[in-house]
Amino acid sequence: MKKLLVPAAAIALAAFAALPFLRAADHHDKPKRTPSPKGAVSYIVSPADGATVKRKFKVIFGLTGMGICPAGILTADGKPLPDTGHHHLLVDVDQLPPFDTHLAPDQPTRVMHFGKGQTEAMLDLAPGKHTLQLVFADHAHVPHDPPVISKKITVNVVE
Ligand SMILES: [Cu+2]
Repeated sequence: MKKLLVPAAAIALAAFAALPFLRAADHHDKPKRTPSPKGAVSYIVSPADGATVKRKFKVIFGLTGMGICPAGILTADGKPLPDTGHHHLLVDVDQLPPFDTHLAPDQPTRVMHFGKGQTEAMLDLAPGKHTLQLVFADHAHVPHDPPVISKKITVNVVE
């Protein structure tokens, strides 16, 4: 009987050689974006742009032309419900996240997901100026195409 002997060095080399391909595959594996209907609008109902608020304050999310659906919900045939998604609130985010992939979890980019379908949130921010902006995204946390994003507002937080 012939024994199959492969030197450990050869295995290590093969693994090393395969690595860049695995990485490349990961990198190009962009999720499919869900189309948004024409005229869909996301906006912050409250507070108003430039408002002065207490440390703990409520943010109310507005949406026109689309519906709210909790994250991860698909129809029986595995498709997302059309024209739906959930809100994400960006707090003090200067540069919008990339729209062709899943929105990052809460930290460090300060993207808050409202995957249960919430339409408002209580915030507790340090005194000073802060910016708030909404990004709507599909069942898999990927922004729609074209993206449905609100105007960025500024609030002045006081003690
Ligand atoms: Cu999300």
